[in-house]
Amino acid sequence: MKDDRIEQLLQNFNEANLQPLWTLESDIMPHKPNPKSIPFLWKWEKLYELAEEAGELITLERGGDRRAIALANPGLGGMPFATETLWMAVQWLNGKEVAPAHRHTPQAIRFIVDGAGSYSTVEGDKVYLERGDLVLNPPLLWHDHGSESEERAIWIDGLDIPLTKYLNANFFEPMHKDTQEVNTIKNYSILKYGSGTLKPAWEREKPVYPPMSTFKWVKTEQALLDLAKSGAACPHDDIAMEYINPLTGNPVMKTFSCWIQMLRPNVHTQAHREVCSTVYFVFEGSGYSVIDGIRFDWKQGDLFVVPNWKLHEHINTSNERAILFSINDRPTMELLDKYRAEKYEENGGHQIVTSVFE
Ligand code: 1HN
Repeated sequence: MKDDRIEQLLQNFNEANLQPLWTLESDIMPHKPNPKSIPFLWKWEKLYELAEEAGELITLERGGDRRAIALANPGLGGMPFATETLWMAVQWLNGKEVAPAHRHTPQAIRFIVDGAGSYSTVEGDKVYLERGDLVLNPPLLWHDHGSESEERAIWIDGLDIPLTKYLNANFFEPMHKDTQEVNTIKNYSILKYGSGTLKPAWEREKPVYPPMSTFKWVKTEQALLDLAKSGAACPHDDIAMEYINPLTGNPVMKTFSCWIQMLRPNVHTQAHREVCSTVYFVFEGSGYSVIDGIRFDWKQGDLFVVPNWKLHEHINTSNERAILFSINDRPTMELLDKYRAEKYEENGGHQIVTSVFE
């Protein structure tokens, strides 16, 4: 009798668009993070081949705006997202082409694979792009890209599009012209703030976003080499550095952070897991990472994902340095007081490999 009434009650809840907690699976309150995105790797050869073909077949009309090809994590049900919070794409710009000016609320970065005479103009500040440069695009700053050479340029785009979409906070605005006016000399913000340790003495502001639009590779590489020389290293990430706003010490974006790390020859890091998701780009070298027990072999140009709370460790299998660029949503987690991390203590800090990703 009571059972019948309970049955009826559940049906009534359902019809009234209500769901009682006691019938819900642990989806609502799992004992630990249970991401839908899965550890995954995209091979550069394939990405390059398809981007090149897109370069031949797809023209950049206003509205389409960017020839960006997004990583779609197979765990995310066909969404063009690398993780639950991060977008990562490969973008191809043909020689002499223009990607027209627009602006949007998602925070964005570009990491240059091959600049080949191309530029990005961010809010009137025009910078020329070289391999290994990091270009910042804080929210709602106008930006357009173009090529002044005959050669194609290629870079990767990281944005917080999935998070912005979840929050229903997206705004997008085309400028209705191809390129912004540039009123300063080229590389203006780099010349003014690029040292990273000195600033124009008369300026007292501490802007939320870094004052320079670009971090040049020569400086980044020097910082990695110097840190290595110091003898200090992270057990989980070896020679790892975070790009920061030099005027505040904060990550370059509010919702995500950018890292560059050098794995010294034959280094094998200690596994750990964190409440944040990370997308890696292999800038240089070869090796593998073990993510949640799965071995992911990687080499230059490959991209791979470490979802939230998955154990991971990195191994450089060669006698040359390996360099990984990555973006992670740790700043969001910290801002919202959700960040945690845990070392893997068993087996000398190294996971047992249970399968190899093909
Ligand atoms: C965008 O503005 C760029 O400016 C790249 O290069 C990828 C993906 C979605 C929305 C805007 C860029 C983008 C994007």
